[in-house]
Amino acid sequence: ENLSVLTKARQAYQPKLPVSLKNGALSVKINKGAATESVSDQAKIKELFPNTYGLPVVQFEAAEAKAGKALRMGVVLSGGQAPGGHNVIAGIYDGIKSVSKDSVLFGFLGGPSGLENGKYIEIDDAKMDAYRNAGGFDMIQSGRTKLETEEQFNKCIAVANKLDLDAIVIIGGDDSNTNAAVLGEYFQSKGVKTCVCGCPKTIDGDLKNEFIETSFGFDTAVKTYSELIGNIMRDANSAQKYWHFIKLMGRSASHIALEAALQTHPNICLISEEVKAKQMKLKDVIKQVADVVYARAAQGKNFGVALIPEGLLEFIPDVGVLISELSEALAHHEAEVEGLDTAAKVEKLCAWVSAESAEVLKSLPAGIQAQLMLERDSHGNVQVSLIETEKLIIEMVKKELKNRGDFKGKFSALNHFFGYEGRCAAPSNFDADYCYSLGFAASVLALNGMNGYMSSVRNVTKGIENWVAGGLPITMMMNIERRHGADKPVIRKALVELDGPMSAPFKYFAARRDEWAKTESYTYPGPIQYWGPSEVCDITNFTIKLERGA
Ligand code: FBP
Repeated sequence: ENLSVLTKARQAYQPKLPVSLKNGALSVKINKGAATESVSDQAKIKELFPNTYGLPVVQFEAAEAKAGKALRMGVVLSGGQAPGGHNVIAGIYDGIKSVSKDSVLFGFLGGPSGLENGKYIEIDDAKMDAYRNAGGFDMIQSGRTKLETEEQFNKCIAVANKLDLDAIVIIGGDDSNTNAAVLGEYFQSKGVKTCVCGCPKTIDGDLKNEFIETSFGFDTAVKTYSELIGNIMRDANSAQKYWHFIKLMGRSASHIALEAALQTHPNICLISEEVKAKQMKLKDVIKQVADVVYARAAQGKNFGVALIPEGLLEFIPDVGVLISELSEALAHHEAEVEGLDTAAKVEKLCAWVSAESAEVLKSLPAGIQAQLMLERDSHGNVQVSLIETEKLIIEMVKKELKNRGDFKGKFSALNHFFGYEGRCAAPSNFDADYCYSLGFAASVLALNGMNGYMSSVRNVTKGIENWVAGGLPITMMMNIERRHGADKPVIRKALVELDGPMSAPFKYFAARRDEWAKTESYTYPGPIQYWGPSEVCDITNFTIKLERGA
């Protein structure tokens, strides 16, 4: 009785699979490509991953069924929620059951810590069926624990051995897939039979490269935000009295903000990567926003909609330097600032950062100072979703307009933050199919003992009959980055490209934004449709279509 009509109806949806997986995991031939290299820092990464470096990319092909024994697998959901996670699990489940009905799937509870501490459930038919095509990660929950110490790895080995696991799939973003690679390497070096595979998840859309066309969840999340933005635009244009400043999730990259702009045509959309490339200081960003507000007011339009990417502050050069110096300082002096109030913390920290950063820190409102000094997450990242950038911009634009002296309009601004409401929406047909296929592909990787791989499904803008499933060695996506005051191997994040092969979404936006600034070109995408004409319910998103030239 707690199931909505939609939830019940969605449970019956049968996600589509690429041709190579349609006849089950045993009917798949593995085609191996050439050896791979990491994207940079090759020597260092090779040294860190002696067993799993240089593996080939693999593609699956439908073939005659071969024999295979029942599989024992574990699955972990890691990091922020993303629509479609349950369908990855469903794909793994159906994949291993296609090998043998005696195959078993364990779901580790609460993220990587569930694996470390041996907290799990066994997933059966009833449990699985209750979560098919459902949003959220609530079947087994998620967590952000980073598996990085030898002690943790050894605990994972004990759990894997106790459950006699053939493979573990870690469903996560760039950091979590890095965890998967590190764990897989460790397992192999210790002669443990369990393979570790990854699966590309994150609404942020920044886990992609030549081979990963998109991370799952992005499509559904942006559609959810775009629906809400469209509704706000219609309200703004009806009342014509408010400016709406909407911060959109995406820890670092601006893919979500850019895609939402392409779907809705706002008056302003800031792109962090552009701000950085143009070396715009905070005051330049404020001037750019104030110019649009000013020009619209001159036309009698005291309303509008502005989209602000969540990661913006880190990309503004002077603020970005401050944030990384703060991270470094906080990592080294944690105990000394514990318990101090904001002013006292600022005082102390100013002595540990550069003079320029100290100046920027002091110029910010106390609320933002406090938010910038919040504890980093276990991966060493600033928790940007807790920083109220949209409020900071409103305040500073207000000041700037006042300082101009000749602003005759009204600037009445409201702030919004769209983040969590998009992360657990019921997956769009695209995400439902993509995730199920990724999960099924992971079962094939497990069946074939492929350690250190990420499951992949490509050609996704070309119609399901052309989707290509396979696996990618995780080490090929790695480079070395500074995290939490130390050099770490991590998967390179894909940011919005301003130029180069993947720049079509930005260029499409850049060619239209001046027109959108002046006018009300607002476009209303409406809610995600699950049934109806294919052009409505199987639609993907502008980003992937423009990037892939579809
Ligand atoms: P992942 O990278 O783990 O997928 O998480 C993405 C994200 O939703 C970001 O957009 C956001 O900054 C962050 O998670 C919020 O984290 P939390 O859920 O811990 O508040």
